[in-house]
Amino acid sequence: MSKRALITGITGQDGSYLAELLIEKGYEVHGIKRRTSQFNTGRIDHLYSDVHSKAQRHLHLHHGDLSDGSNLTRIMQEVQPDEVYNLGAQSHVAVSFESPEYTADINGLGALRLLEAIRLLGLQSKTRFYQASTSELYGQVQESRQSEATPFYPRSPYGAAKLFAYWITKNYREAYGFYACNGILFNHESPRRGETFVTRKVTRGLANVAQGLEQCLFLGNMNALRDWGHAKDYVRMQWLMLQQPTAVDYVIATGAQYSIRDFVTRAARQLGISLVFEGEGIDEVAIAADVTGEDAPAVCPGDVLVRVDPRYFRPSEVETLCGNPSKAADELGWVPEISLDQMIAEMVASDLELAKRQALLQRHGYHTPQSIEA
Ligand code: NDP
Ligand code: GDR
Repeated sequence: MSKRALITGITGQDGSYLAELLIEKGYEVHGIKRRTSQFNTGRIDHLYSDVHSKAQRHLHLHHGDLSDGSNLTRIMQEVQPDEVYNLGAQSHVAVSFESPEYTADINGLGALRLLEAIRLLGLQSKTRFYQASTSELYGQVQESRQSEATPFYPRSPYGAAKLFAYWITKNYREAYGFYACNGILFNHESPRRGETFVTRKVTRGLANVAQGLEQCLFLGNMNALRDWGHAKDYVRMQWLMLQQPTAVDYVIATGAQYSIRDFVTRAARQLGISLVFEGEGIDEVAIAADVTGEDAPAVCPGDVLVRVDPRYFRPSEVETLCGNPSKAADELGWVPEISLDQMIAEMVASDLELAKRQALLQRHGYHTPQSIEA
C-alpha cells in the first residue's frame, strides 16, 4: 500500500515541489488549501486530476486553515497520514510586522494544533511530523556561519512565531515520543517563488524592464546578505528527514553568501541589461560600473533601473545569514545540486516568458495591471 502524506501549504512554492516529489515516489498526497475568492492552486494544477475523471488520483485537496483546530483534527482523522509536512505559514517577514498576531497564530499555534491533532487521535506511533523551521530563527546572528548549535535570536514577529513552532515540535518529540523534526532551512527560491520575495521581485522586475514594461526596480536594503538555494533541492531534504531511524533537526543551506545587490547584478547580467543603481551610498553606483563594464556609470535620467526605496526597509533587519549544512551532508549525504547562477537562469527564463506574454497583450490593447509590493 502506498504511503500517505498530508501537506499544509501545498499551494505554496515548497508545497508544490514536495507534492511533485512525493507523487513521483508513489505517495498518495493530501493537501490543505485555503478557501479563497479566486483560484489559488496555480502551482499544483498540473498534478491534479479532475474528481470526475477515471484517471487514478494521486492528489487530494481539503479545505482548511491553520487557525482552525477542529478542522485540522477532522482532516487528520480522515487522512490518517504516515507523514505530515507543516509548510503552511504567513511566510513574509515584512508582512509579519504589519500582522504580528495573525502571524503568531498561523506560524506558531498552527504547528501546535497539528501536533495536538496527532496526539489526541493517538496517531503518534504512526505519523511522522516535519516542521518548516527557518534561518530567521538566528536573526541577529551569534556566529558567522549558523549550524544546529548556534543560539537563536529572532528579529521579527515571523521569526518569533517560528521559534515557538521549533520548540513545540522538539517538545512533542521529547515529551510524547513523536517522530517530529525541524528542518532549519535557509532561503530557497525558484520560478515558483512568491512575487514579493526579493529574488522573484528582481527576476520579474528585470524581465519586465527587458520587455519595456517597466523602467525602474524599487528595492529596500540591498546590503543584506543571504544564503540562497533552490527549492527543489530543499524539498528533497524535507522528505529525507522523515525517512530516518530517529527524528533529528538539520540545517539546510548552501554555505555560500551573497548580497541582494549581487543577486540583482547576476540576474541583470543574464538578461544583458546595463544596470544603474541609485540610492543611499556610493556603493550602489560602483556596482553599476561592474555591470556595464565601464569605469564610471552613465547615470542619465530615465536610465536608472534600481533604486533604494526605504518603504521596503524593515523595523528590524536580519543583515546576514550563512548556513553550515555539514551535518546534513555527513549524516544524510545531502548536497545541493543546483547552483545560484543556474537557479537565476531558470527564474529569469521563466519571468521573461511571462513578460513577453504581458507585452504582447499590452501591444494588442489589453490592460493587464501588475503590481510589485512588499
Ligand atoms: P509560500 O508563501 O510560498 O507558501 C505558504 C503556504 O502556506 C501557501 O500554500 C499558503 O496558502 C499557506 N498558508 C498561508 N496561510 C495559511 C493559513 N492560515 N492556513 C493554511 N495555510 C496557509 O512559502 P514557501 O513555500 O516558500 O515556504 C514553505 C514554508 O517554509 C513556510 O512555512 C515558510 O515559512 C518556511 N520557510 C521558507 C523558506 C524559503 O526560503 N522559502 C525558508 C525557511 C522556511 P495560499 O497559497 O492560499 O496563500
Ligand atoms: P526573507 O526573504 O526575509 O529572508 O525571508 P525576502 O526575500 O523577503 O528578503 C530577503 C532580504 O532582502 C531584503 N530586501 C527586500 N526584500 C523584499 N521582500 N522586497 C524588497 O524590495 C527588498 N529589498 C531588499 C530584505 O530586507 C531581506 O533582508 C524568506 C521567507 O521565505 C521566509 O519565510 C523564510 O523563513 C526566510 O526566507 C528564510
